[in-house]
Amino acid sequence: MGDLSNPFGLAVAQLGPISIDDSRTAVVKRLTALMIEAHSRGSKFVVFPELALTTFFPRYWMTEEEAVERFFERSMPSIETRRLFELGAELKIGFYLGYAELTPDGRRFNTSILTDENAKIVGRYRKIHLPGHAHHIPKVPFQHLEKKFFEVGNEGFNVWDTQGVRIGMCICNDRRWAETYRVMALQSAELVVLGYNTPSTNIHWKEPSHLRMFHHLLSLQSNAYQNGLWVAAAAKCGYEDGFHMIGGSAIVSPTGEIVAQAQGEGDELIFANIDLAIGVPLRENMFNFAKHRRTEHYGLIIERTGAGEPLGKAPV
Ligand code: ING
Repeated sequence: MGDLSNPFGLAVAQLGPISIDDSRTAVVKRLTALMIEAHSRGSKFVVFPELALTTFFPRYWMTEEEAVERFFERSMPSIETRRLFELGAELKIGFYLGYAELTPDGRRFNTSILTDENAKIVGRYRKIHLPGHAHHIPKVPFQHLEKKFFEVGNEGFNVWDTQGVRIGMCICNDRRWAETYRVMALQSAELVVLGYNTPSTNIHWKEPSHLRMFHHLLSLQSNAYQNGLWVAAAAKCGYEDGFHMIGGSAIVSPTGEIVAQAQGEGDELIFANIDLAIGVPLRENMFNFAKHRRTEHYGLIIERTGAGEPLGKAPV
């Protein structure tokens, strides 16, 4: 468990837009500048966004081969990201980094890694809830082709003991699903870190634009509280070649309160000295899983993927 008397310096490094023409080297310069600022604020850990090295390419129709060629990483660290790992080891800062992973056997995942204070990769997560579609949708301003370019993650939701904290990872759309956090809370997570790229326009129905930010924060706050854990979320946002994505990077307490939130839609560091002790009374009382959960009544959560018929029978 976290050290209850010694708060943990946590930073979230929000990224502004990355243009389709930006090089990974130029992006890594921005990541290292944010890490240096995180260090100046006393951070032990910094969260970077989902797909943090390139533009959000699933918005564009292209072949998988072209996507791999232009936007996937064959190794991590890679030549361009090595500098970020070296800096992490120098500054003793662990980090979460999202990127498009091409495995040695040619599989494609939307992936994040977790490094310790020596820049050793101690954890990897491959995105499980892939939103969007695999086919081309005509007459919409942009595509959302995560189901085309990525496989569903094959390593589950895990939690790692690193830097004295039990940290779990997820990515973007995962944050909207209660199961994501509950599976990690059942592994005694104290902190869940995640990155996201969230278009502000909904291509499927006319959704009032204020709901994008509301649903984003609601997902973080409700799940932080219902699982008694800290949540830290890093956006890549702003206008990427004219396509807008929401900001709203935030650090959320196990009480559900937002303790830090980004002000703009550019590169911006937010920081909090999080007190891991805040989650303890919630996990020991209100959300004491062992004492209060009744798994014998939760069967449908596993048995059914989609909603089905009501089970209700007339009382005898
Ligand atoms: N982005 C979006 C997200 O879940 C999305 C996709 C937006 C789905 C809004 C549904 C509604 O924040 C990613 N990359 O998952």
